[in-house]
Amino acid sequence: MLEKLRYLTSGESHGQALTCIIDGVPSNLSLSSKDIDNDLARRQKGHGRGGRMKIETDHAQILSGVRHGKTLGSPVTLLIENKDWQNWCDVMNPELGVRSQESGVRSLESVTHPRPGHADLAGAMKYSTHDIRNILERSSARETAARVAAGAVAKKFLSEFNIQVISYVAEIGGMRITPLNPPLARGDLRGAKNLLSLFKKAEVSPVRCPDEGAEKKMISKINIAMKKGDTLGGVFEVIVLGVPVGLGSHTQWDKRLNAKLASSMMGIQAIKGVEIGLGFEMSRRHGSEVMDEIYYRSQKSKVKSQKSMSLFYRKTNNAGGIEGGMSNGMPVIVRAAMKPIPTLKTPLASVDIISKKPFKAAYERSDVCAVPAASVIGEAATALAIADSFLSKFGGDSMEEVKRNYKGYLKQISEF
Ligand code: EPS
Repeated sequence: MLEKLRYLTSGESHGQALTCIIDGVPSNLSLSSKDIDNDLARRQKGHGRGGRMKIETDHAQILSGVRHGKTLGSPVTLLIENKDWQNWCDVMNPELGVRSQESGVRSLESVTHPRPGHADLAGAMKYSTHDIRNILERSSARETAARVAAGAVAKKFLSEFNIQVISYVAEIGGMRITPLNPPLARGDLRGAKNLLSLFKKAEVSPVRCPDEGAEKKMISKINIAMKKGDTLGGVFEVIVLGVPVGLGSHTQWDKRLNAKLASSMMGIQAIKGVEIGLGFEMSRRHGSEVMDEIYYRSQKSKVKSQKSMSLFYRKTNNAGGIEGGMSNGMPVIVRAAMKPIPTLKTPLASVDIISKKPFKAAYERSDVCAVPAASVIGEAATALAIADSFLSKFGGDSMEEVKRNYKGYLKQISEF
């Protein structure tokens, strides 16, 4: 669904590396590995992560599209090595005839016990293989490291227009922050400040949760699940600050900003639901309770830093910054629900795909809870969708051209 800022990732979980090609980044955007590695590190954190994260220290090498710290307008290629590859180089060797039992650290046996909830069974049937490894290596959420790298490039682009993408965890295993939809006066400056302070707290929380009471409950729930060999899911919220009025369009289904955001978010492994703003809760209330009423501030009271913004404003943001498929100038708010990870230490019932006899599902190693990581991945998915819509509207080949287009539009908005 992304038209102007397209990207593809490749790589298996225990293969040599993950790669990502991002096409459509305008020229003359300052970009370095540092801009990307910070988000890669944030994605690796979180209470409930498994042993793999002790092996990896993700770093993005820029292979193309950047020269002397500035993008060229050509495709940007990023590469993230899998350090764990050295333990799997035999099992995952791309060349024929090198599968020797002696040299392999890992077992070369085929994986034949599909995990309920994973891509294993449907993937094996569809891709005609009786070794589930051929499926699980790519369906693994390891791929999200490449997506976060792409998202970091989108974020860097958006930051040039004072657009910021932040997130926090709202719920893990049924343990929720209170109130569940914090500061709903999210449109005014105080609302934005509140959101930034939530984000700051989330950044230092082991579960990315800004509410200390809920954080404690989440950690203890994860510890219990860990002891039981079980896993947990949850809900995270991504917020985009500084989005101008008019990204997306009401004129066609696939131009709607909410459709792009939902598709981008649902593209993340294990995401089962997406809400914009009040989302499902909106459906339970009267229209008079949930619409964000419109006000107009006099020129005099206009805040200096908002000189180029519209004088129309709202006191609430139940719509999550999107009306009629278009951004309305309020912060864009997207929530997503992640299911519990399907790889269980205490495995569930399954069937051997060769003998067809009952067996317990396969278990090698896994995370107990990856909702904090998913929250960072959600930022990337959101940033990519917003940057794509931004480029659809203001697109140019160079940053100078995009900035010129944006400036002209802001003038139009402020004079409306
Ligand atoms: C994953 C299984 C685990 C996770 C992995 C996702 O990997 P492994 O099988 O090597 O222990 O750690 O996540 C990552 C490697 C990562 O970078 O997030 C799965 O089956 O989805």
